[in-house]
Formats: sequence, structure tokens, C-alpha cells
Amino acid sequence: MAAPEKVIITCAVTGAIHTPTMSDHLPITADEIAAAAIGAAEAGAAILHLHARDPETGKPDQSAEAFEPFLGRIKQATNAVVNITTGGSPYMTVDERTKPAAKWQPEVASLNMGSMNFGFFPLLAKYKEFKHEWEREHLEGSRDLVFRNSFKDIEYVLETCYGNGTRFEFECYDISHLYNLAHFADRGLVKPPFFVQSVFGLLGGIGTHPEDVMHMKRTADRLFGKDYRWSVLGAGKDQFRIATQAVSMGGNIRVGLEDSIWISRGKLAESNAQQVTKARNLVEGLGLEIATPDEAREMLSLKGGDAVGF
Ligand code: KMH
Ligand code: ZN
Repeated sequence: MAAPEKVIITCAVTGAIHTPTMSDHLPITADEIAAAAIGAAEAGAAILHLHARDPETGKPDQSAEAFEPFLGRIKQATNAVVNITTGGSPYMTVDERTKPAAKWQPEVASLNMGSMNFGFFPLLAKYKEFKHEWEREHLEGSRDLVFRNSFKDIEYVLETCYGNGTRFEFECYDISHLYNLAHFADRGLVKPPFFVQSVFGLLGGIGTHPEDVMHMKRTADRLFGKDYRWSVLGAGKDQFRIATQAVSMGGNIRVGLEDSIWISRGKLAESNAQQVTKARNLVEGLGLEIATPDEAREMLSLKGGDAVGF
């Protein structure tokens, strides 16, 4: 029997959903994002999924300039693959969301494979006071928030980024998003190997039951066969339970404070590196090995760290 493939750990260090009030450990400034990303890479993350924030308020900032101060530093300090979000925040237009990836031409950019209700308002119940006024509006507004990723939007991201040799982390929040990816593959607009990031546990997307994870994998296997690499992220408290199931099924995993601010039940993660270390221990505890950044490049057919625009 062939040796199992190595496991790619992606770390998404800050995102655009959690807010400064929720954790003092959430990286906000460019210095904090750079340090968090470098720490995650040192702990074993092969891919770093990056968003930027306003350094004063912590509000998501999707200007290309906001990414500049940390991209160069991460590149200098690590060999990790840099993945720039095109999801930005679900409150932004696709044009705004695509600007950083278009300018900096990373090896990987995220690409969200369908529209969905994106409800994070249940978090409101946990916090009485907020550090910044925007945080309450951000949570409250998600009662009526459609994260828009129409076919035209997806084509726009593909057209803007493909010519730069950027490949994609296809974020699939539900089974239908796999079918949308298959549609683009049928039209020849995306080329294998596809890096499918299955997202579990967001209100508006698929749940976190083991059957949900099985169904996602079975469907992806049927649609893409050997033409894809499967990665999972579990939102919030389910992060490591989903990761454990997926690794045992041959998958890759994404951790990081973007998706969960927790390290264990009721205990905040003190850093992204802490979650990556836990993920690494999980992989190695199951008798598997983590992929280095160069091994991840090989598995995903990436252009290489020297071919980016930063
Ligand atoms: N926070 C993830 C569930 C993106 O950046 O493109 C969604 C995400 C979107 O990572
Ligand atoms: Zn993201």
C-alpha cells in the first residue's frame, strides 16, 4: 500500500468574523499579524491564510496597502505558502475583496464557491460590552447578511487572479458549493489539483455532524476523484473534532484564530501557533506526518514563493 500523503496544515491567523472584544490574542496590527503568521509557520503550518485589519479599530481592511506591511516580513522570515483572502469580509463587494490578491499575486488566494446567509449574530449573546462600536453592528447586521458569491463574482476572481499564476483555496460551505466548483471545472476555468476547503459549522452553511463530514468527502470524491486535495475547517468549538475526523479520513486541516478563538473547551487560544502545535500533535499522534511548505507546493502545483508580487 502506498504511504499516506502528508498532511497540510493551513493557519488562518485573524480573518474578518471575530472581533477584538472576543479575544485579546486576536492579531490586529500588521506587527501582530506578521508575528502570528511567522509563529504559526514555525509551529508547522505550511500555508498561511491572511486577512488585514485596521490597526486602531480591528475592523477588516481589504485595501491592498493594508497587506503590504506584513507580506514582505512573512516572506523574509518563513518559507510558508502565503494565501491571500478574496473573501475579505462578507460585507464587502467582490471587487473590493479581490484587490489585495490581484496586486500581490500570491501562490494561493481563497475563492468562495457560493452565496450563503452568513449568520454570526448568535455571538451577540456572549458579550455585553464591546471595545469598538463597529463590533456590535457587525454581529447584529449578520441577521440580514448574504455573503454574495454569484457565478459572475466567482468568474471575476478567476479572471483577475488566474493570469498571475495564483491558485485557489476553494472554500465550500455546503455541498452545492462542490457542484459549483465542478461546474467551473467542466468549463475548463479551473484546473486540477483542486484545493477544496470544506467549512463546517457556520450558521448558514453545513453543520458539524460526522455524517456531514462524510457526505462532503463522498461528494467531493465522486465529483473530483483523484483531482483534488481535501482540507477541512471546523468553526468554533468543533475545530479539533472536525480536524480529527478529517485527518483520519485522509484530509488536510485548517486551524487558526480566524475560525476559532479556542484551544479547548472554554479556554481561549493564546496564539495561532498554539493551535498549530495542537494540530501537529494530532496529525503525528495518528501516525502521520505534516507537509512542509515545499511539499504542499508539490501537492497543490503551486508556482513557488519566488513568483509572488511582494
Ligand atoms: N472564515 C472562513 C470560514 C475567505 O477568507 O475567503 C471563511 C474564509 C473566507 O476564510
Ligand atoms: Zn478567510
